[in-house]
Amino acid sequence: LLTVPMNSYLEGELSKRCKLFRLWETPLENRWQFLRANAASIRALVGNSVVGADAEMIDALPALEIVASFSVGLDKVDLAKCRERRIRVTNTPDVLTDDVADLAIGLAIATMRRICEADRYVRSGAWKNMGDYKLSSKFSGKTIGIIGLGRIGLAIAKRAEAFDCPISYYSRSEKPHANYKYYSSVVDLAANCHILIVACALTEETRHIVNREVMDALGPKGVLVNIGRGPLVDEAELVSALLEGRLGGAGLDVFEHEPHVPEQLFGLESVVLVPHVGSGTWETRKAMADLVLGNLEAHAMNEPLLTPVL
Ligand code: 8YV
Repeated sequence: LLTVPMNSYLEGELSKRCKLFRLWETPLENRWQFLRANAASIRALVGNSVVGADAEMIDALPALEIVASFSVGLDKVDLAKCRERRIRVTNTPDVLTDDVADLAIGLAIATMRRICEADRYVRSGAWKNMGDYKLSSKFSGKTIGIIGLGRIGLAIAKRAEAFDCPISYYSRSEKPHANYKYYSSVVDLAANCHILIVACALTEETRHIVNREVMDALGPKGVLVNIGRGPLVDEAELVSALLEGRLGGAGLDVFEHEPHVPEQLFGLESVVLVPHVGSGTWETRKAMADLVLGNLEAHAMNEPLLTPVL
């Protein structure tokens, strides 16, 4: 069962190998009826960061053996339910780390150097009519605070080092081998960096980890970059902080209610907005698809899964 269209290569390969149900082809009002009618033959589910496998879906599929997510983030999969039902779960770690880290640095630079706004300045003819574009803020050498020093957080840190940026981080516990300054409080991290990058997983514990207090600590010259998940940031507070100038700027790949983006942000030149494209390159999406296929194949052959979560 493929929950939403996510990658045409993956879809093609799946349909060559198995009987493939495309959930989105059934109108919303008939979905439960459709799932009930086909439940006996649905043994695997492939979801992504948009539609995964929640408790209701899992309950409707008694023959389900494996959830192979086309994402590294598993916030759309009810892991407790899967554990209880002994359903295997896989994700797509590592293959997307470079792309997401590249985009985090790209968003930080684009926000500080006003690349998108400057591009609009040229396209609108303003350069010819109004002269030189205004000055922006330097990126190299700025202190970067990273929330979540997992695979992606570390890859961001490695890139930022090349820009001579001092690096500090927050995570649940200090990483013994990381050579970066550790803060046990997100507010303290924010108060001591210029650019705060959100790179942790979304859980009940991390929802709104960037709240008003954190934004105020980051301050009117601070920049927030979010390449994790929208709900990690209190978006209503973010909009107010940016509109009131309490926060300097933001580079955002993810939003609380995708694909809805608060329209108050559209007029602000201090923000750069991209539509959840962190892993969105040909190369990486192909590698993610191959991992999903490899995991499903391993499961079918009773072999060890390539990237098991459960
Ligand atoms: C994708 C993601 O946007 O890996 C994740 O957690 O959010 C992304 O890679 C998505 O799952 C692609 O459909």
